[in-house]
Amino acid sequence: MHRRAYIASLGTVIAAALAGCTALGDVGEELFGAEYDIGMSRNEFLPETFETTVGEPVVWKNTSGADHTVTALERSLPDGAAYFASGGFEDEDTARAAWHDSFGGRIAPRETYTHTFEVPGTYGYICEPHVGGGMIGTVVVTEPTE
Ligand SMILES: [Cu+2]
Repeated sequence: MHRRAYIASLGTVIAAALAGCTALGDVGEELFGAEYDIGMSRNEFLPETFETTVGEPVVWKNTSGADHTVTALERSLPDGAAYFASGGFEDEDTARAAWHDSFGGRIAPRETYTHTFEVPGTYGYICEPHVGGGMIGTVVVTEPTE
């Protein structure tokens, strides 16, 4: 998925170059808006369950006007799996506290967050500000079939 990563970063560059110009920014959104795996609507991860393979970057994109986080549920992680959360926090308590202290881990509208899974298994995660409304997702990671 190097190509997708390239396209996504190109989109970011163009979006940055066009910052302040809403009309052209929207063109960039149409061209590059599909370059993500999991969207974040007002209160849902779409799709709610996403399947991927080890070593493949997974890209979340905030497609809504609200702020979100991607915050892994520590107790749901497979044995040996690395913790993950937007903001790069090392554990769930820190990630959740950071949001409540200072919006740590915030993924603003149109921003993306990327994580690459290295251990197969099923991972549960939430959006910290909207978990009460059911903003919960699952990533299922398998070994590549080659
Ligand atoms: Cu949210």
